[in-house]
Amino acid sequence: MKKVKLTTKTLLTLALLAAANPVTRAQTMDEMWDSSVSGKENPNLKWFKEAKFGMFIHWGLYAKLAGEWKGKRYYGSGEWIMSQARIPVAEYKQAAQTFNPVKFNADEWAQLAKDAGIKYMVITAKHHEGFSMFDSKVSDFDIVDATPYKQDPMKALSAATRKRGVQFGFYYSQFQDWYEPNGGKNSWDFDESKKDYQKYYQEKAIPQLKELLSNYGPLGIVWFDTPGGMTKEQTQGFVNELRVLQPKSLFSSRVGQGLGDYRDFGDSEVPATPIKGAWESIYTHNDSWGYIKHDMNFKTPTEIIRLLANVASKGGNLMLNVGPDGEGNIPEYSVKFLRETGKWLDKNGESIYSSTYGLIPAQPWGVSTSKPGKQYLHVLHRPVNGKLLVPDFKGKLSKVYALADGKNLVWKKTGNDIWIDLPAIDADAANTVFVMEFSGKVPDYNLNVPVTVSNQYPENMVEATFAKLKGAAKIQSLTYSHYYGDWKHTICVTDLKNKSDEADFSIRVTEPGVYKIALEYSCSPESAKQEGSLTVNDQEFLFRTLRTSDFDKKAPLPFIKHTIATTTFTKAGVYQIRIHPLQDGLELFRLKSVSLDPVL
Ligand code: JFZ
Repeated sequence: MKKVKLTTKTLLTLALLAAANPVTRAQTMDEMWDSSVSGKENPNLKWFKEAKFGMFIHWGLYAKLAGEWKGKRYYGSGEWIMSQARIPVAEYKQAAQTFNPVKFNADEWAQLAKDAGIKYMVITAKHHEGFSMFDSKVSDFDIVDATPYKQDPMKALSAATRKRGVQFGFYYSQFQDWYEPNGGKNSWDFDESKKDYQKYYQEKAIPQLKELLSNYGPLGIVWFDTPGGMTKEQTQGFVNELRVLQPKSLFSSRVGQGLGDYRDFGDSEVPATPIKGAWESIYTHNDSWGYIKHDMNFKTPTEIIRLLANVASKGGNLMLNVGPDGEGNIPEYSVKFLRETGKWLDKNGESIYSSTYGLIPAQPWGVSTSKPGKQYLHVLHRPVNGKLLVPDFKGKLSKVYALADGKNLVWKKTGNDIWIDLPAIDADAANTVFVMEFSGKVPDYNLNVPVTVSNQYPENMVEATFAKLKGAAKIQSLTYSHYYGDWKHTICVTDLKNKSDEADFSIRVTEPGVYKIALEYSCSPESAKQEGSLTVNDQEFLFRTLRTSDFDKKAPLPFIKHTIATTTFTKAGVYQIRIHPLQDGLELFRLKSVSLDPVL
């Protein structure tokens, strides 16, 4: 999919600019899914906004192939193997003859979700390969008719999941169907220009979706993906036709054309700043969505717990994918690591479920989430002296305590700063949560609070998102994959092309000290060896860019951490960092962050 070049940041800026003229301004993308703007809160979204943690399951014929075709191994997203290896339909369908997931156990899967603290499950009923993992009367290319298994796993799974109080939903690839002559995107068997997408929609997608919405009880979600072949009007008609079957079921934004009930970000993408409304970030546990034998790169329990807290701190849900194998087993490490995550949630779930974004931006110690009257501090890195700063807090604070044992902590308020005396905490803990209880109205999150820089942490990263831009400079989310279809996203300042293009950052240094300054960037060969300037603390530091590589969306985007200067802040306070090229013409680099790492 093409990535929309507008970022959260530019949209926010647009929204602010346009707010001066509220009558005529157009709705921004962020606002489209924000009911506080339209005033029409969709009551069906209530459970979704409270849920915070979902389980995605990619399971299909590709799981049986496990990333291998005719003795050759494929890397990247396993559910794309038919496309990657250009497998003809006639050959691909033969894989069904040996697909026999006898180890599949609906209760085990549902219980794993429950134990992991998961509140909703979405499983692929049909992915792009066109194979139906449910009993379909519309097509014979389904698990009941085409495999020796002959049973409908979705019947048992929907029941087992719902029985445990976990919402159940289906992923359905509504446009891409590589099995069908008129389905989207199989160009190796069929001529794309001769396809009649409407015929495919009428004869397969819509009838199958009607089966799914009729035969499996109440669905929490219908998760559409990679839309195509329909105008906005046609998409609206498609939604309306399905909606009547289950008016309460939520449709994901990937139904296309700005329709859908809540918003999905790109794969493996967390927005950099809080977003209102109902939305979801999706990640897969290892590198692939569908099972691949040789993909053993599983996120650790700590990584999952921190990812969940990070997504929640921006106001969204995390839906984490697992890829069961062709026998019906969920990978061993997915089971283990999800159960560990569940243990953390057992104790700390209050800080995640039903929460929304934190009232302060990310700090060197971690992130925050909030509920009316409460702000949760997710401490990932403890300050060396144990004094935790919560800046820009305008509520009337009554008490601060550790979530785990409820013990009250000593704190003091100076201006809008809250300083909390932390107890000794386990340095290896994934995330230690503290609670601030307050009364009174607290203003919404403020994007303009200077980024905290402190010598109490080994590293202080000022991310591109927080740049104020001048000239032609932009903030963009760069999208690229490592293997194939495993999309990554990095937010960068781009288009620093002329002396007048600038990225400025506001930082707050909380104690005097000596710091090393480093720039983390990616730099194409033609941009290398250009001079740039960084001004901070009344000093100008010059540097010359180092080459990394060209931007290629089908390759990793390497970043270099280029240490460029040493400086001494003699006073605590707010400082401005200004970065710009020293020549006109070429982009200086794609800047990911500025680091200030304490020395003394
Ligand atoms: C899609 C699928 O093609 C993929 O196989 C997987 O199911 C994933 C969850 O979704 O891939 C996408 C869709 C949208 C974006 C990226 C990958 N996007 O908007 O950035």
